[in-house]
Amino acid sequence: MNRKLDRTMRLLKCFLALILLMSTCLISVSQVSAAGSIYNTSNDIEFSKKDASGLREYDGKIKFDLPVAQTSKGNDIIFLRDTSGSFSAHTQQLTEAISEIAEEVDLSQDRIMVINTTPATRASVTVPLTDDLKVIKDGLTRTAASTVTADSGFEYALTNYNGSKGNTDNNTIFILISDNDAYGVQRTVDGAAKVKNAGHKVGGIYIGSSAASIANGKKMVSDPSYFYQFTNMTQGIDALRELTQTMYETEDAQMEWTLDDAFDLLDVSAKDQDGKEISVQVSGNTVTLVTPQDAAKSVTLQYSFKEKKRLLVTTLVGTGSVNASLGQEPIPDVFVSGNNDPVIYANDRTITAGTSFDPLENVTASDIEDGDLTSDIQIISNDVNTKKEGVYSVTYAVTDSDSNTTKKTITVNVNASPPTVKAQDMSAIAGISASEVSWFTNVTAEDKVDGDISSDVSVDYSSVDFQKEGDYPVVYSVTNSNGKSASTTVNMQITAEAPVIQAKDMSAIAGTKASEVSWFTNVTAQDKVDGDISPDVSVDYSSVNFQKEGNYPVVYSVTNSNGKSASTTVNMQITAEAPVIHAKDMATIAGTKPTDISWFTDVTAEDKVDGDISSGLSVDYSGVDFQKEGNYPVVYSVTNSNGKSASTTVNMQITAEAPVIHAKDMATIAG
Ligand SMILES: [Ca+2]
Repeated sequence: MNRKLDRTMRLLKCFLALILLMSTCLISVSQVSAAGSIYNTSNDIEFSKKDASGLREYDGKIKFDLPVAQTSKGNDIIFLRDTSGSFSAHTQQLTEAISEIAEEVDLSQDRIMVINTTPATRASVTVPLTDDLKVIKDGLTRTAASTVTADSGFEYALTNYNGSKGNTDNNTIFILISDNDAYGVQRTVDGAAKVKNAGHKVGGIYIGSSAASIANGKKMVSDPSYFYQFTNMTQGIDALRELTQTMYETEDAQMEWTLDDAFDLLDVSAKDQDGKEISVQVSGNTVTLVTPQDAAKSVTLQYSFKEKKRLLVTTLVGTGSVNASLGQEPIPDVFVSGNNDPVIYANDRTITAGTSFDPLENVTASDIEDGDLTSDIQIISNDVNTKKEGVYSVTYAVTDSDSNTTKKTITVNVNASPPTVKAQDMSAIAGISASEVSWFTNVTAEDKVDGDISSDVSVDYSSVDFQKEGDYPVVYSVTNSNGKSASTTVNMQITAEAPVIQAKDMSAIAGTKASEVSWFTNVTAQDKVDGDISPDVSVDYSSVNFQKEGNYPVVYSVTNSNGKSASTTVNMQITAEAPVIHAKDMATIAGTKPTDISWFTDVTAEDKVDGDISSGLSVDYSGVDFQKEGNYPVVYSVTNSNGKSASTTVNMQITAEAPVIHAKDMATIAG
C-alpha cells in the first residue's frame, strides 16, 4: 500500500468512527425501537408500572416474520397400498388419491414408489421409484401383489427402494395404507422397524377401529403424529395427503435473546399470528424459541422485566438474534433510560417587605434523562406574605418522565424595612404656643408596604422651650404596619423678638428737678414672652439740661427675659419761665436826687433756674421828674440765664413836701 492510499484509509476510518459516534449519541433517547430488514424484526418496550421502591417494570414485544422454509431436499414417498380383498372397496379411491398426490408433489425433486401389498403375505413393486408422472399413473393401474413377504411388504419395499434410490439425500417415508390385515399383525411392526432402522420415516393410515391394530400402528410409525386412524376411507385419504405434505422437511427458525443482568425476567411467552402458542425455553435471562418454518408465521414474543435496582444510566435491555432460513438477524436493541430523580435548584430567599416576589425566579429543575424540566416545576405550597415580616416557605415539586417526583422547600425571609420620614427645619417667634405651630406642614412619611403614612407621623417637641430663644430638636416619628419605626430630627429655631415700648413726648419747666418728673407716666412695655414689662423700663434723661430751655432726648429702654432690648426716644421740652420781680411803689420828696434813692431796697428778682437774681436787676427811672410833684413810672427789669426778661413798673410819687415813700411788693411774669 502506498503512502497516499494509507492516508486516505486513515481518513476513511476517522470518518467511519465519527458516524459510529453520532449513531451512538442518537441512541441516548430513553427507549428505542428498531426493525430489522430480513424478518421485519422489531423490539418494542413500554413502561408498565413501578413498584413501591421505584423499580420499573416494562412489557416488551419482539416480533419477527418467518417465511416458509422447506429444505432443499426432495422426498421419496413409498406407498404400501393394500390390494387385498378385504380392502378392495377402498382400492379405487386410494389409487385416485395417490394419483392426485403425485400431481401435487414437486416431481422435480420428489419421487414416488408404490408397493402393492396383500398384507401380510405378498408384495410387488407396481410403480418403481420415479419422478415420471406417467409411469406413476400407469403403475397404479396394476393391483396385483405377487412376491411373498411376511411383513406387509416393508422389507420388500426397503430392498427395492435401496436398489433404485441411487445417490440421493431425499427424505424417505414409507406409508402403509391398510386395515386389520396389516395392522392386526406384529410382523408389520417388525417390518417397519427395519425401515426405521435404515434411517427412514414410517407413517400409517389405518382404516378400522381395532384397539390392537391401533396399538400396533402407533408402534409401527416413526413419529406418533404420523399415525392416522379412521373408519371412513374419505378421511383416510385426507390424512394421507396431509401426511405426504408433512414429509416435506422444513427448517427450524431459532430465536435466542438474553435479557441484560440489570433486569429480572418476569414473564415470557410466544404465539403466532393465529394466536397459537409457541413454546419457549427460559434459562436464567436467556429465552430460546424454536419453531419450524412450516408456514409463514408472524411470531410475537412477549416478555416483561423489571429493574433489579434503579438504573442510573441508559441500559441495553438485551441482545439476541433470529436465526432462520434467510440467515441471521440481530434483534434490535432497545434501551431503558436511567431512572435518576430530577433535581430542583432553588435557594433560600430574602426579600424586603413590600417588594414583589416571584417564587419561580431563578428556580430551575433538570433531570439526567429529561434535561431541563424548569417549565414543569409546580409550586405546591407558598405561604409568603410580602407585606408582613416573617419567615415563610415555598415548596416546589417536579416530576420527570419516569414519574419520579422531587420536592424542595426553600425559606423565604421577608424583612420589613423602616419607613422614611421627611421634615424640614422650622422657626418660630419666642412666645408662640405649641398649638399655634403647624407641625405637620411639609412632613411626609413613606413606607414600602403601607405607602403614604404621613398621617401617622407623630411629633415630639418636648425639648422645645417656646419662651427662650435657641435651637431645639423636634423629633418626628412614624411606625409602619410591620412595627418598624423611623424618626427624623429637625431644628426648631426659636427667635425672640424685642419688646415694644410706648412713651410720649414730655415737657417741663426749666428748673424742674429730675426727681420731680413722672418719668413713667404713660410709659408701657410689652413683650411676647414676658408680657407687660413696663416695670422693667428704665429711662435715660442724662441728655436733659433741666436748667436750660430746649428740646432734649429722653431714652426709655427695656430688656426682656431673652435679653432682647428695646428703646425709644421721646422729646423733653424744657421751657424756661421769666423771672419774677418784687418791687413796691415809692415816694420821695421833690428835689431829691436820684442818687440818693435806694432804688433796690426791697426790690428782689427770683428765677426758677437762677434763683435770686436780684443783683441782676436794673432800674429805669428816666420817666421820673424829681423836681416836680407827680406820679412817675419807675421800671425794674431783669433777665435770667435763659434770656427770659421780666420788668415791673412801680409808681414813684414825687411830693413837694417831703413825702414818705412806700413801696409794696409786686410781681409779674417774666416777659
Ligand atoms: Ca429522571
